Amino acid sequence: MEPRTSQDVAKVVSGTAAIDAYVSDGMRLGLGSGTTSHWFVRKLGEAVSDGLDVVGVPTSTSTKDLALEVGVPLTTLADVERLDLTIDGADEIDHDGAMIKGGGACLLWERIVADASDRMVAVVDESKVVDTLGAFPLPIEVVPFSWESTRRSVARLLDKLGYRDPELPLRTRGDEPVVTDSGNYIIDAHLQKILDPVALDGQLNWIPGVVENGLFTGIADEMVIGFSSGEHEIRD
Ligand code: ABF
Repeated sequence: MEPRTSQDVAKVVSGTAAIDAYVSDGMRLGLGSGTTSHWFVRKLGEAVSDGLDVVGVPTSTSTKDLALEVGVPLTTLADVERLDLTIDGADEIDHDGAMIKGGGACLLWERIVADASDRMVAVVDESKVVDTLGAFPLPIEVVPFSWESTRRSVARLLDKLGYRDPELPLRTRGDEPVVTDSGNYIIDAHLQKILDPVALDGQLNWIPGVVENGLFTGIADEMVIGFSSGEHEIRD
C-alpha cells in the first residue's frame, strides 16, 4: 500500500519515525487505530520480519486484523500486566498534548490501552496540531439502551458549561447507528472551541450512560508530527 496524498505522506513519515525513535527489542506495545497508526503497524511488521522482537495489543478489531496481516505478534491485557509504549493517532492535538480522539469510533479501547501503558506517543500529520481543540466534533461513546436520555444529560451539562445549543447527532452510517467494538453508540458533540478540555474530560464520564469521551488529556507524553515534506518533528 503506497501513500496517495500529501497527508498520507505525512502520516507515513510520522508512523515510521515513531518506530525509529521509540521502539526497541522486547517491547510490549499498544497498537493504535486510524490510518496514521496503521502506517506505524505496517512498518512495524517490516521490522518484525527483519527480526524485531515485540508483541502488541490492538486498540480495535481493524488494527488487530492489520497486525495479523503484517505479522506483528499479538497479546492481550489479560496476558501482560503493563505495556511499555502505546503509539496512537489523534483527530486533533493541542500544544499541551491534549487530544480529541474517536473519529474512528475506537476511543474506548484506545483509552484503556493507553492507560495500561507506561508511555503514550501520538503520531499525527501536521494538520492535526491545533491551538484550541473543538473544531473536530467530540466523540462521546454511550450505551445504546439509554442513548436519547444520555444525550439530553450531555446537553444539560454542556449548557451549564456555557456551550450554546451544540449539535449532538448520533453517529450513523446510512440509516443505522455506528456500533463500536464494544457494542456502543457514538454521539458527536460539535463544540467548535473547547476552552477547558481537562474540566470537560473530567465531567462527561460521570453522566450515566456515557462510557467514554474522546478528550484524552494528560495522556500523550510526546507527539511525532509528520510533514508532507518528508520531515518530522518530535515534541514533548
Ligand atoms: C485514532 O486515530 C483515533 O482516535 C482517531 O480518530 C484516529 C485519527 O485517524 P487518522 O490517523 O486516520 O487521521 O487513534
